[in-house]
Amino acid sequence: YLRCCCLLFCSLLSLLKALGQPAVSDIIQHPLGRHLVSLNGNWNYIIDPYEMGYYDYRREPFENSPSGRGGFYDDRLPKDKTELVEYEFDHAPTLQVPGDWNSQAPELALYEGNTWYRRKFTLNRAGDKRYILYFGAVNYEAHVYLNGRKVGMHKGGFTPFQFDVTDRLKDGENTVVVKVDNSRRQDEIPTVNTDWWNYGGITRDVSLIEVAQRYVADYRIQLDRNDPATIAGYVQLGDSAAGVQVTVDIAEAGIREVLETDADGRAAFRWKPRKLELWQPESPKLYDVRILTAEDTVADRIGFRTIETRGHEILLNGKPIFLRGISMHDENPMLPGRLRSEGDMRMLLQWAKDLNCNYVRLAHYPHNEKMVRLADEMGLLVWAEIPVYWTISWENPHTYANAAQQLADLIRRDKNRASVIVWSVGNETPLSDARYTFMSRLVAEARAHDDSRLVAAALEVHREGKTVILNDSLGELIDLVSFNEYAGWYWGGTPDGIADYTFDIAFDKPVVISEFGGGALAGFHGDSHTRWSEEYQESLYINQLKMLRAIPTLRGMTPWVLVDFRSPRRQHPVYQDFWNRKGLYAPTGHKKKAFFILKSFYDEMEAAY
Ligand code: GCB
Repeated sequence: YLRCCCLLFCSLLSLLKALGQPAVSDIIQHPLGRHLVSLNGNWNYIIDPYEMGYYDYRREPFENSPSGRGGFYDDRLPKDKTELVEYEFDHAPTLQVPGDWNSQAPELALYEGNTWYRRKFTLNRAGDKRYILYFGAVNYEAHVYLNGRKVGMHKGGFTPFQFDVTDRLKDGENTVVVKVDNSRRQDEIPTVNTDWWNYGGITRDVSLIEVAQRYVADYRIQLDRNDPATIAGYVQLGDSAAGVQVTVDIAEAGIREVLETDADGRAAFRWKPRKLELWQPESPKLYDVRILTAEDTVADRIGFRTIETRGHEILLNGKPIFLRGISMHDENPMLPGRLRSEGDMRMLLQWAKDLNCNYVRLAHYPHNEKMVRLADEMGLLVWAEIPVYWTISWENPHTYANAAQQLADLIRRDKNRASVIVWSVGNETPLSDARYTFMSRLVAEARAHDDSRLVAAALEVHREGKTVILNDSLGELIDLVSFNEYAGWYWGGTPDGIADYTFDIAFDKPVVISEFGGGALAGFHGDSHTRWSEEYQESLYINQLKMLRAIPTLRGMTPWVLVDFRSPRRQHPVYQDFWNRKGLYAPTGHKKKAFFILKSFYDEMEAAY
């Protein structure tokens, strides 16, 4: 009887605790366009591989104890000279946020595990406002505490999340503590095995966003897929108030519409502007858009364009286009580490433009929202992707739910970006029934969230003799024929022998090769048969392009990769040293020989289209 009572008491306690926690709410549209207190800067950190700040010595989470106290989130100082406290943030070193931890302290370069971050900030609350604590991205699992109490947790290293902390803030000094764990796990997205560096930490901006009680939470303002002369969409309030007036103002397009919210707090609209200059890479026109309610205003810059496929063509604003692309990671090779500043991001996108690209594949996970906004501004089309990469746990429903959530968050975040034309649901996933079910559900979800863009995945090919075959039945469901093929590097012998491979593609759709490439150590020279030489990579590009030109339905490509990137899988001490060397640029920004081969092909395609 006692045991039962005790159990009942404990479960009641955890229920109450759960109820007291603000839930993760749907992420706010355009967080950086709001009134905010930036929590970027130096955060004190404690490396805690044994998670002693989370579990007691019996490995019970402190959170589950009756007081909920005892963890590092207490941010405790001894109350007098007798008290034992075995940690302290005040004298702990600091990490720069945004920024991964690996690039900021030698002992963290290869670290995978648990770390605590703490930052204090002062605030004078405005009584009539709401406050949202917003994280651009934390890799991978984040537990967030405000003033010693948990506000929630989030999994997924590349998508934003937020908590409404209005009731948790104090006037004056407040403390945020974040437990960050970047341990790789089989059932997560991504899984344990990837070909990129597992940068840990609070890698993107942290902000405390101040909004009106009744605020504009979300909006979608885009051309209608079925009626491209019409701008269609909705504005969604943070609550479900009906009859609230919402004004959408696109002055330059002659639009100022006053709408009223319905019972869900949503106002839907459709307009036919008299004249609209469409967004395209050569002239990336963005309109100033303002959304106003009596209490709130959001200003954004939005471009309008259409994207569709017809037969073998990709039509941008109704005209055939060739996607002159390159794949890239979210990494500044000069740090090396995750991109931190707008300058870092501009540098990479400018490198792509110098290659005469009109398109980038932001592989293999959602990149920074600022990166996508820069692509809007600089005129680069974007393939955006979620980290469903290689062999993940296809049968685990939690793994699926996680992938679907990351996809939903990516689409919610970037749905107003004209640059984004493709949602990719994964990369090089091995054929099986369970994988097909998983991937086809993701395709359907992408379309349900957004019917105005293309849906794709980077598929795999196999070979019979000199024929490269693509017949993955997922190809039926997606809009592009995209696959990775490594002729001249992983198979097919030396590059000069690959030009006579031909392709047998089961789908009658535009072919946009998602990857090909090979490694070269910049400055290392040899003949075109010498692995790792710039000449080998140059020959690979020459012969790849010969081979790929023969595909009559070829409408684009994103070779692998813009610049060398860090990867724990790349072990050769002389040529790799933990770098994947398939970049067309060296980490210094030096252009390898192959760069010029691809550039001249793109110059030719630019003239042809
Ligand atoms: C691939 C992967 C990419 C790797 C690349 C390589 O197919 O999609 O993430 O880095 O090959 O270099 O092997």
